Amino acid sequence: MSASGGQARAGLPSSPPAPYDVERIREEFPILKQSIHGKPLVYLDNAASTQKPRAVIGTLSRFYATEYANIHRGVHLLSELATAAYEAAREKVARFVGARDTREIVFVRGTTEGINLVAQSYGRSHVGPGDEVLLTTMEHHSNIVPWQLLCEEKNARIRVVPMSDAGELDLDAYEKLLSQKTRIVAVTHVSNALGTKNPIRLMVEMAHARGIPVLVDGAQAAAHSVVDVQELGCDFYAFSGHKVYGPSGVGALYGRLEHLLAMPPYQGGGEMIRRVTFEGTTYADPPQRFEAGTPSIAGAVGMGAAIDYISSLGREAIAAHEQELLEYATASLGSMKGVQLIGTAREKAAVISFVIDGVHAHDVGTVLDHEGIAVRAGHHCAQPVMDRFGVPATARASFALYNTRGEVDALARGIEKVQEMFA
Ligand code: 7TS
Repeated sequence: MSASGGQARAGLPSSPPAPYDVERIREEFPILKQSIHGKPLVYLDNAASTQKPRAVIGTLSRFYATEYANIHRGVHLLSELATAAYEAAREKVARFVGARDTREIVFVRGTTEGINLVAQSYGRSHVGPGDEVLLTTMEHHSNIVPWQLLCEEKNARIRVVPMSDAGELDLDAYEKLLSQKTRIVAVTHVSNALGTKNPIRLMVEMAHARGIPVLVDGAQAAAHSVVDVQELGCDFYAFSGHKVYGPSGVGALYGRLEHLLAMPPYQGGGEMIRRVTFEGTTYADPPQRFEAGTPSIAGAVGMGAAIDYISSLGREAIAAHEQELLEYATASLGSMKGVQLIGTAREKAAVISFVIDGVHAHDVGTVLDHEGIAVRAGHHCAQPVMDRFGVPATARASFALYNTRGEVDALARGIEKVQEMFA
């Protein structure tokens, strides 16, 4: 899919990136040098949030030191510089996800706000009594609760696509659930609790064949694979800056221009209006219509720097590195006695959820922490997934572009230690 010459699609560089040198890459992430409880940090909680490279930290620091002001309002030079940097970040995001037009990119606080925006703006104007919103069993709470709020208000109903014991969606059931009442499908690209990669393009085709739009929760996909919204065909795509090696408090929502043009505002405030009187207000065009108030200006600029950083390594190269780690870790943990992997889909991102016989996931997390290994333990804000697998919680190791085989080995040793302690 990479373009030959000219502007690369979806943020891909047009020349092949340098060979993948994980040790050199690690040098770019100052936090990875830390010791935790006297042990070298092994950071395997990347699905929760990723660490930041110098390119991002330096951009934030330079931006605040030399270019910072509020945007879109000042006639003064700093405001013009800050506005240019913010809008340049929007262009980077547009290229990163393969949007046709920068007006299709709305800066939000993160995936959660992006989904709430669509539920409240698109959802409230399209969903009525008796209508249905179609979700899947593997959604993060962020892609469940906003739809529940909408459905409660509108007397509409949530339907849920089931999944197999491996953690793969049942596409026959999906097809049957797409009905005349379905107003929107909201599905995660990659499951944060299981690692499953969903066949979004096919699911979009099936929904579009019935005139149903699709929102994709891209929180776990954007940093780990090439995302091209035109190829996926989706109507909305939301992701978070902090999970793509950028700052927290910022994210992006892609929306097809024809939807955004027709959608009412989500929040009211400054910057989203054309003209305000007490008799009534007319609204700005997208994306400003959806960016009320002062946004995370530096956040957006930092996210742009993160996108540049990812693109300089090449998302295909990152994905290949992480797939190799996934295979290695799956073989390593999968062969350990008393360790059960939760989520064994054929198509997976580098996320491994597991339970250890006789040990609560929180104890696993605590013992591993004392070994310097950061994993997440709990329900991962995906309680329906835990219910589906009949477990209260799992421990989860999630990998990123800077992780190594050595860290997988450290995790396996840590798990042995847990088993010894609870034997
Ligand atoms: N959707 C998915 C699939 C997620 O994994 C997350 C966060 C969100 C939405 C929400 O993203 P936010 O940036 O708006 O908070 N997932 C996780 C996790 O797995 N551990 O901590 C946060």
